[in-house]
Amino acid sequence: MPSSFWDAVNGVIGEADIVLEVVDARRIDETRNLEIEEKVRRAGKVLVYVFNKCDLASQAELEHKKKELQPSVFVSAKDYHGIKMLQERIMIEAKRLGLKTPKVGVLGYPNMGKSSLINALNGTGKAKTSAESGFTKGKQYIRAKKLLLIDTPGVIPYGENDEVKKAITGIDTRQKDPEAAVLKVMEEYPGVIESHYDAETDKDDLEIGLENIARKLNLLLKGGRADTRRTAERVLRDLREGKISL
Ligand SMILES: Nc1nc2c(ncn2[C@@H]2O[C@H](COP(=O)(O)OP(=O)(O)OP(=O)(O)O)[C@@H](O)[C@H]2O)c(=O)[nH]1
Ligand SMILES: [Mg+2]
Repeated sequence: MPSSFWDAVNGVIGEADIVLEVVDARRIDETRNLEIEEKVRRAGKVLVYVFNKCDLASQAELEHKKKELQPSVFVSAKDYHGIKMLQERIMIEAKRLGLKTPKVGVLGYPNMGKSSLINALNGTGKAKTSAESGFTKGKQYIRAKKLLLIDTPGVIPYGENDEVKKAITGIDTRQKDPEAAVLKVMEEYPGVIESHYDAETDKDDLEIGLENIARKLNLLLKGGRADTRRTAERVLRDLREGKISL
C-alpha cells in the first residue's frame, strides 16, 4: 500500500477524537478495513462502525451484524435514516471523553458514502459527493453544530482484487474491464443478472447471457452486434445503485 495512504490515515486518526468507519451495509465484512480498525484502537481513539446504504440492505443481516460489531449504527445518508441515532452516539462518546466539540474523522473505502454521510450529519451539501469512486481528493474539514468533521479520500489498498465485491459496492468505478467484472458476478450469481433484464441465460457461455442483456437493452454496435462493454457498464451501475437484488 502506498505510504502516502497510511500517512493520510495516520494523520486523521491522530487528529480525531472519534473515528467513523463507513462501510457498505450490503457487504459489511468485505468493506471493513481491519488494519485501519487496529490503528484506531492502538491510538486509543473511539471507533464507531457506520453501516451506510442500509436502504439497500436486508434488515435481518443488519441486526445480526449490529450485535457483532459495536458500537455500530446503521444509516442511510440518502434518506437520513439513522442519522439522529448516529449523532446521539457521537455525543455519548464525546461526553465520555469530556469533549464539547469532538473532532470526528470519517474513514472508509471509496464510494461508501463518506461525504454523503457528512452532509447528512451537518444538514448541508458542503462535502462534494459523486457516483464515481475516488472522488474526494484531499482531507477537508467541515464544521457542524457540535462537531468538527474530517472528510477523507477513500483509497483502495493493494490486494483488493475481489471483482464481485468491487462491482457490487462500487469501490472502484474506473474498472478497465467492466465485461470481466460483470462475467464474474454472473458466475457467482447464476442467472440473476440476466433475469433482472428479462434476458435469457446461457449456462455454458456467460458471454452469450451478456449479449442477450445487450439486446434487451438495445445496446448495439454498428451491424447489430451486441455492445457488451456499454452493457457491462450499465450493469455495474445498476448493481452499485442496488437496482439488482442478489
Ligand atoms: N442508496 C444509497 N446511496 C448512497 C448512500 N450514501 C451515499 N450514496 C451514494 O453513493 C455514492 C458515493 O457517495 P460519496 O458520498 O461520494 O462517497 P465517498 O465515500 O465520499 O466516496 P469517495 O470520495 O470517492 O471516497 C453516491 O452516488 C451517493 O449518492 C445511501 O445511504 N444509500
Ligand atoms: Mg468523498
